[in-house]
Amino acid sequence: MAEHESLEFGKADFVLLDSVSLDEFMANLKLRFEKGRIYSYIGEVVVSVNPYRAMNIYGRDTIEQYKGRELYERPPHLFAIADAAYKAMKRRNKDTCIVISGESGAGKTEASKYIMQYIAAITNPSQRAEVERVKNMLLKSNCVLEAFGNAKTNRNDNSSRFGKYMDINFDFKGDPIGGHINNYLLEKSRVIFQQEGERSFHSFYQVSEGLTTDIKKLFLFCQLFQTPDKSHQTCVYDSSSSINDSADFKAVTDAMKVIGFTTEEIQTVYKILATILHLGNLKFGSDGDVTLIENSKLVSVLGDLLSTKDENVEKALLYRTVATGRDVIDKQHTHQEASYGRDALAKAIYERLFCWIVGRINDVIEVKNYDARVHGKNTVIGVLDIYGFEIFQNNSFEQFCINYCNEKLQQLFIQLVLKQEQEEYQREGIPWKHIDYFNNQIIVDLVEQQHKGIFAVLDEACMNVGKVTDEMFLQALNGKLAKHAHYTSRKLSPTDKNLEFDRDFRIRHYAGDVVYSVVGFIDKNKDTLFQDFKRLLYNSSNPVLKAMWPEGKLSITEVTKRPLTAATLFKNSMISLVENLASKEPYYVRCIKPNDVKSPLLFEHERCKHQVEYLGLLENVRVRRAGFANRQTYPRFLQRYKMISEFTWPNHDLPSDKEAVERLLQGCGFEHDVAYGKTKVFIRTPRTIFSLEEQRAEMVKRIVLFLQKVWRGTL
Ligand code: AD9
Ligand code: MG
Repeated sequence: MAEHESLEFGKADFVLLDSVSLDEFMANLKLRFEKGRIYSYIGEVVVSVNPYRAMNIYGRDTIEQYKGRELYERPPHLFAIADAAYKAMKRRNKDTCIVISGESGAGKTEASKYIMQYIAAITNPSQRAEVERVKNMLLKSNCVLEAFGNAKTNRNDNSSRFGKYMDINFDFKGDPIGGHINNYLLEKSRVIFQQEGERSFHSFYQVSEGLTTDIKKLFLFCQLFQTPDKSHQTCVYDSSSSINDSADFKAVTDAMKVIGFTTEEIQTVYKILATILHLGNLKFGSDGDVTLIENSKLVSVLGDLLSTKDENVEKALLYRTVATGRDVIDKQHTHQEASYGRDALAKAIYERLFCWIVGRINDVIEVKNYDARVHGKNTVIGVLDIYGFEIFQNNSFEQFCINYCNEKLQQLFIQLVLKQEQEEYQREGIPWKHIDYFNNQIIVDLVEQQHKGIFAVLDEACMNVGKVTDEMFLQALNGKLAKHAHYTSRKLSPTDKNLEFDRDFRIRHYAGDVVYSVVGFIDKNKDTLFQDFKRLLYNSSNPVLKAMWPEGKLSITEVTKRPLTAATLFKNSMISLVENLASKEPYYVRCIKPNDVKSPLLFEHERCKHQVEYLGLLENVRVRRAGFANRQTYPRFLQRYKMISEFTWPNHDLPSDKEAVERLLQGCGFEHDVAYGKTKVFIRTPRTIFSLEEQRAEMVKRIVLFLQKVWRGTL
């Protein structure tokens, strides 16, 4: 078990702690962090502490040290888990996945990139051009997605504001031949509003810093970002940022070109970003009952950028077409409706742009010309890097979705690592003392349960005809959930100091209490974009823009179906994500954030302890320690190792496979390290498996030599 690692660095695997207590766990974690050992194991789970400094542990030489080695041969590292997932996929033809979790700023995205780099580095030894091309695309896609989907928040300068699950497909040789990205709910409200100290998506600052003045002029970016302009609504200017936007701009543009975005497409991207910035400056006024655009010059700027007639832009901003019976009329917006429409448009075109970028990347990386009949099964490693649990000063619908997503992933961890494992011991008749853990299913249900869950109550409120307010939704929640142990609100707990406002409700999440403000839930869930905007964008003479808005083709009388709400879409996508992950063999990386000030030196005890507790790491150690590292059905075990024992090679004559396995393991002297279940053999320490593997490799070599001699007739 990483035995070569000196004890001065603490225990490399928490399973080896002298006794399992929170204090011992914390002392070991701290010692390792202080000694620069940011990775540790709990069995096959990697625990990672964000070092907040560049570490010299990701280079070519380190990659070589991990390549093809067993997990326990080298000090703990992400590369080891990536190698394990890769080997499992290759050896057993099994789809695997690496689930990276932890709160915002804990290091998930960085980890996912190192894992991908490792996989790219160890594959394609024969340097096939097509495989190299695919690998390059997969790596370059990260940089583009981060530019458009990440932003500086108060928790993290490069915070993922979308969820990402990437499948990497491999051919029978184990080389990457393609991939697919699923993206989850982008926090699009960021394009119209950022909390104090935060920024909008990186893309806006990158074009502003990276484009030359001439090009900016061409794309009508002028006067927008030239000076810090406080009156500007859309993007807070951020000159003090630690981020190098102009260098990033160059890298992103290069990456887009490598991926195959055409000049026309890249220019359309600039135009869309400029459109959003201009929309942020658009102001409405009124003249009596009539709503007006105050800075009407912007209308023609928008017309140019969207390649459409100015009057169409103006009309879409001020009117909406409604069908009343057989008549179709133009109804003027109130001032408030017009502002709502403008913001909805800015958010929608950014979100659509983002999804379109993901779609374009998928077009390029998807597996092509692969015939499974010829090449064998195409297997997959999935890498999940999703937004971490977050608590802000103001938490809204977006944080609610993000935190629900983290509940779902925690539930999956519990299911796979804590629950199923223990259930299997029971099922197999292995003596076992149950280890208790907090099961967060109750919170998952609180959010997603049919009829009673928060999403269902929200959807119901949104379905009501007539004006439904956020406050009415909160009332409905209070009515349905008054007795729920994980829900409360100001109305239900009037003396609670943390619930400052009438609009607040609080969820007791597995990772801590979060107070949400109900303001905006209804609008964000309905996510209405007036049809007129969709038609406007579809009718653009810019083919790239037009292609992003196919539904604009429908006329007002053809649009009948009520679109699914944001909550339902998100819930469905989370359920299918979890199903997908559960169908693969999972590997876990649990990331811990050592402090809130991005310091490489500070290990804030309480902060870390809290994470260790809610991630269930101690329970993980307990289950792992009392449990078994490996299990296999008797026939499978024999199939792999029967050549190492005279009793089983080439076939055994014992009454059952179980007895044959017992005989084999006794012969090797491993009987103290195993337990025999009804259908499976359980092996306690990885060292035993490792030794079996070595003996097997030796025997296979001998058998091959023997056969070669037979064939050559030299025997
Ligand atoms: V969020 O949920 O997307 O807000 P992440 O993804 O968990 O969050 P991220 O990977 O972005 O966090 O890490 C935050 C910052 O910590 C990075 O920008 C780096 O500055 C720093 N970091 C994280 N991991 C490492 C590492 N292995 N080496 C050096 C690191 N720095
Ligand atoms: Mg991230």
